[in-house]
Amino acid sequence: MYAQMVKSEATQDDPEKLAAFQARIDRGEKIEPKDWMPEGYRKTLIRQIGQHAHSEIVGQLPEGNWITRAPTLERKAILLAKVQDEAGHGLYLYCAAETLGVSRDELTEMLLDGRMKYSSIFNYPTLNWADIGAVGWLVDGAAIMNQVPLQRTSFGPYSRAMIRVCKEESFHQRQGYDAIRKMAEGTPEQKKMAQDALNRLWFPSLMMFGPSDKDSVHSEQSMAWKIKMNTNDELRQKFVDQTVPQIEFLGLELPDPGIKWNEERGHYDYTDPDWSEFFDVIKGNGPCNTDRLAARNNAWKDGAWVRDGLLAHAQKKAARKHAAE
Ligand code: FAQ
Repeated sequence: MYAQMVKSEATQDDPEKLAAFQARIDRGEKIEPKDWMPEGYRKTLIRQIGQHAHSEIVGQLPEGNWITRAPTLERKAILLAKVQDEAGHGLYLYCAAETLGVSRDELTEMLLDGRMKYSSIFNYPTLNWADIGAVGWLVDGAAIMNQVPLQRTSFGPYSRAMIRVCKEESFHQRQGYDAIRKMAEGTPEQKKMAQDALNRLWFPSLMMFGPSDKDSVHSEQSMAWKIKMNTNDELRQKFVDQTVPQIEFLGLELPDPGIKWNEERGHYDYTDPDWSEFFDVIKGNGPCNTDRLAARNNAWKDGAWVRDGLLAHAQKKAARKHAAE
């Protein structure tokens, strides 16, 4: 066993294997589950894809909270479809992670006991209907900005999952923008709600891209492996540049007095989020961390009888097949 471990570690460090792997990445080839890969590549993917999957699942909670209170039947049907899509995204992503040798149950347990993270944004509350519009517009908007380049990520199953996710995510962003536009063009009270939602969700949306590049732990290696295609700050800037004209079109006020067009850079300047708040939220101290994890833990406990039943059924079926052979 020990000899085997030493051998596999030595293989991991084999400079020829590493160079050949990097050359495949540099040529733009996709890495598939059965291909040789460095252990660090596999672990980074499990961390990122797993956290991404958890974000989709936990991300259903703030919006699911408003399904029964949607203002019209049409808005309700749209929101219901969107929240179901997020569950689907979680499932594609868990499947992609499973090809790396970790089970969905293991990933779920790591979420439930706090060993794995999910996106910081879902630790903020959705206080009213305008927040639902703002989530679609800003949160899905930020998610797409991050996910479109991930369609070209080097790991085949992740890249293919992203292609499907992005198609659905663009519908999510559109429905959010449409909902917030309706409010921005509505009564003065409705416009005020839209403005308030924008003001509260702006900085948490910027945080979705991760810490500033100087504090990002994984970016350099992840970009060399094409697990990430851009730095956190590059994508955050793209999001600001895309969203500011939308805010202006809606006739809303900018949520940050620091937003100004910078002619020289060809980008909008903006104020960074409060990074101490971000690190506090990802440590578990955001406004809704406790509620979100409690909701997921309860769902896991409440679903135990379904999992047990399915497992018993599968075992019985396998035993019958075995006996017949
Ligand atoms: N929240 O070194 P980096 C969605 C952690 S999907 C929490 O820069 P990395 C759809 C990071 O894990 C949203 N933690 O890390 C939807 C690391 O800690 P660790 C999710 C964060 O991985 C919409 C540490 O900080 N999308 O919203 C966050 O290279 C509406 C250092 O950071 C994805 O997951 C954060 N925001 O870059 C659903 C996309 N940022 O793990 C429902 C894929 C950083 O060492 C409703 N993921 N951390 O303990 C990625 O692109 C990357 O993982 C980043 C972070 C960019 C998120």
